[in-house]
Amino acid sequence: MKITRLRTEVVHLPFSSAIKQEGLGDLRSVDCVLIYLETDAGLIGEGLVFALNKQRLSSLHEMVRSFEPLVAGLDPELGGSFHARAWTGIGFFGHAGMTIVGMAGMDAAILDLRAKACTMNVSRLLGGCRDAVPVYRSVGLGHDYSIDELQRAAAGFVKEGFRGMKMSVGKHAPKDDVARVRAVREAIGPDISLRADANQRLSVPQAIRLGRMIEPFDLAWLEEPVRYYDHAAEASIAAALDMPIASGESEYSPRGILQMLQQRSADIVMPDLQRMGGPTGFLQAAHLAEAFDIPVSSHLFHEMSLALLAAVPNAIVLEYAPWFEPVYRERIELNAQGHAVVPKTPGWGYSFDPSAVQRYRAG
Ligand code: SMN
Ligand code: MG
Repeated sequence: MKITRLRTEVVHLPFSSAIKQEGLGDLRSVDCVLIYLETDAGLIGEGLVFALNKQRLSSLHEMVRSFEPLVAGLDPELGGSFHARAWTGIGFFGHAGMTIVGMAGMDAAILDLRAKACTMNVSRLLGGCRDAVPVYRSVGLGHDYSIDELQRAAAGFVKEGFRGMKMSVGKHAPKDDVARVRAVREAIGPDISLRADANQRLSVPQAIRLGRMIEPFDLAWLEEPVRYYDHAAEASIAAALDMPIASGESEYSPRGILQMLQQRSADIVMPDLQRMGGPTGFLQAAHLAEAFDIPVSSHLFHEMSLALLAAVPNAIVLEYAPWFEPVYRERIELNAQGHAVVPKTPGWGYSFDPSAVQRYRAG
């Protein structure tokens, strides 16, 4: 089998209402480059990378397409050669930002293709550790929500079958954040896991102070308390608090995660699939964390990260956000324990819906 063509589609997926995420600005849409690697055997490998609010979307699209020479004529069974060649190829511009994101989409499509060629789900091709992964509902409890809105949304997620969720903190005065965390805990009860994401808003003293104030509410973790690159600062917060610190979504490449592990800056690492350069880098990061006895969670991209987390021993939980769902045929399936069921279908187990792609195709 040979890869005969790279086809790409660009889709615009607007949010029903803007998500307040200062640092990233108001999030109004995710804009995705969909990658289709066609073969002479009729199989097609699919991958996805995204930009926010259409910013630099055309540059990202061109970046993805720039990797076509590395896959033309490639036998997917030798797909493992792509990552090393692409990694070398982006060295001139660097292993961060749009270069590594562009290669991530191709790396994802190659793995999809390799699994489809074996008629296996990616998780089982990699050597599955589990057939379901605990999951938490994310990006639905923003700092701009009123307490009443927080409680209604959180209760709604429980009704949908989620046994975990994440809320935003760090935007309000500590006493107000405490009231918000208390309100969500009261709305969901003691048995649903709850996380808090500060999105790098705090200083070390602020993070330690707020952390101690919300520890009584039994949070699963406090996420990105300070600037993601200040590993020493994160390490001092992790040492000061009993509550686990999670971080890593903003790091580029497995080497970025390794620096976190070496500095003990987080109790849980969350490699982002596109910032890791795709599944190859994500798995490298996960196995580095395993060597440090550190658990790993995912960041967005649940349609692909689910299969990856199912295949690494130190995976603890999948982040779920419905952002890319409009272009996929399949929807997440929760079992009686509220865990995400790993598909058994070949490839990622999640595939693009042609009619939806046409509907959302960017002008
Ligand atoms: C997040 C990251 C990127 C966009 C929106 C929200 C958040 C998360 O930090 O952890 O999902
Ligand atoms: Mg986060």
